Amino acid sequence: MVSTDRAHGFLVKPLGLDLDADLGKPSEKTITPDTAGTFPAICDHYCGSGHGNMKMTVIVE
Ligand SMILES: [Cu+2]
Repeated sequence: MVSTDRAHGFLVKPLGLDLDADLGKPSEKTITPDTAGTFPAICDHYCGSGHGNMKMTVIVE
């Protein structure tokens, strides 16, 4: 994952996934979830006026 505008975070608490998405600095992590499902993800670094709307969904099949 890499940001193209500013630093963000990517937190998926149920999966224990917590990444920093820094501008132009890729980060990656490989996980093997035990459970299929739909998991909420958020940006956990304040990144500006749209921060509160940065809600995502991770789907594990
Ligand atoms: Cu944010």
